[in-house]
Amino acid sequence: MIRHIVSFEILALALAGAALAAPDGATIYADLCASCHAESRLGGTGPALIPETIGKLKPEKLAATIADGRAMTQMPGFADRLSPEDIAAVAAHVTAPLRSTPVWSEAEIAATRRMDADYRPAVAPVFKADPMNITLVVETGDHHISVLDGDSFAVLDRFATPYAVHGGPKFSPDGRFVFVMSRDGWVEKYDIWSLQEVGRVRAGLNSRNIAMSPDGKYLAVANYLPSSLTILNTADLTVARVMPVDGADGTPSRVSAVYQAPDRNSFVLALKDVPEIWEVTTDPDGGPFPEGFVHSYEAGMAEALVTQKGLFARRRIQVSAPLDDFFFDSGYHNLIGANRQGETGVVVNLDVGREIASLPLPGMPHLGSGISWTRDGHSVMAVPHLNEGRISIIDMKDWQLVKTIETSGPGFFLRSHEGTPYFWADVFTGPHKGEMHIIDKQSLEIVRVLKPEPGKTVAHTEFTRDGRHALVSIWEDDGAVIVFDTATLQEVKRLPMRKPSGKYNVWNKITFEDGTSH
Ligand code: DHE
Repeated sequence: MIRHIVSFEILALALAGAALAAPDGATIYADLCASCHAESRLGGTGPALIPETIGKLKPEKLAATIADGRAMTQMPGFADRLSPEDIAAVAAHVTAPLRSTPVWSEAEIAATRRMDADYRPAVAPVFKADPMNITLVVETGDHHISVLDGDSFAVLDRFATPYAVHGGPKFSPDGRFVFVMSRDGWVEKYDIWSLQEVGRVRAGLNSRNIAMSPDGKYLAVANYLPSSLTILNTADLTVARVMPVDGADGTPSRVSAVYQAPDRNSFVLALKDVPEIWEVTTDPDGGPFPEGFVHSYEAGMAEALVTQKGLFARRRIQVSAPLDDFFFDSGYHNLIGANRQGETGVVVNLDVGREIASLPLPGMPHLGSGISWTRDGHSVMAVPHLNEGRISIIDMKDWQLVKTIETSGPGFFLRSHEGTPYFWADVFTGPHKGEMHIIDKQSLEIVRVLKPEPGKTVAHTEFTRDGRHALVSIWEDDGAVIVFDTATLQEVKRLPMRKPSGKYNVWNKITFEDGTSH
């Protein structure tokens, strides 16, 4: 009996010792990480360390980053100071949800705004190149953007961006300024004529993308954290409005994406957590919303409600399930959105404010990178699928599936230009990630598969203003942008770049060139 008491005591002591010795991720974070990533984990000189930002990182990659640091950044390795158990404890701490949703209102945003004291606006471009044929290359490898002359392909400037840029940068309507957004919610303004940064502001804590108002006065930022839309004045990056986003029943919703609808003079928002689409007018006189929209609910019917009037008036359009990732027809009368649960595409008519059609689109369609063109006298659109090696071609008159083109793997981006008979479709994952399909826009047949760097990811195409050249990324740390002649499909130049992702031609973007995603 005495022997048992003694052994229980020993066990209790051992357990207490083990509990004492268990590494405490929060303490290690406070000691070693907080000086760069902030006590709040919302980011400082280093990026935010919250599940919204790093949740998708594989656990082994996160542990390796803590142990070995990150090349070409200020992130050091901690393997000499932390045991594998310590590293696991910090990793668990930074991937745990924040205890409460941080406040990020106008005051907090304004406090982050910094305009560059050295910025001097040029009266004319400081270079000889055609300012309308400038192409920007986002280099995610070391968080820079290269400014390319679209004729000679010379690099005119290479400027630092905030950490982890996502989505397409957005140009002012005259093509002079560009706005870039990072996943941490930073927005940077850059003057292409002067080749200088103008300033930055943190519009959200975790953001998705940005959209420019048709008059160029406002930039909308779609946020996941907090659930809001931030609208900035483009002139000086001050806050024009912060709109908390919630459904008609008060449920807060993250904003998956915001789009510019130029013909409607509005922003259109995809809401992640509630079955609604929002339209926010950028027309000071009240926007495109018809008078007297009804406030009644009928099962399965979509609904349009006018809730305010004047600049930034908001209209809710009820849909059957949350839709993310939109593609618009040329007049911005209809949008097609992806319903992830049902694996369907849903067509919503923005004029009448309701769903008008649906079509089967299994395999995670990536509507945001859809493109459209004219075939047999009417518009068709093409959309890649993130989970399957195929591209869906949809007739935009009757919303029928015209054809499914089988490719050698799931693709991410499509691009074309009115100056070429083909569209270009990449393969982003799998054994064929080095292949680029060249597809005839009329016959819908694959006419060539380019394999410029076997074994490496080859993705995302952008055309020059005249469509004579296509720029393609070798999406690797030690990567490149390859320039192809679009008639001969031969490589004409290779520019070394650090993990180049998207490329954006000023002219194609500001004219809403048909072959480019918006
Ligand atoms: Fe993107 C654009 C959503 C993951 C690189 N991506 C977009 C857009 C949306 C979107 C809604 C259109 C916004 C715009 O340009 O204004 N992306 C999503 C996702 O939901 C998804 C699948 C998951 C996520 O984590 O957000 C996703 N995207 C990625 C990546 O993993 C990519 C390949 C690498 C990265 O940088 O994060 C990536 N997305 C891009 C790029 C664009 C983009 C380069 C702009 C394409 C363009 O040509 O305009």
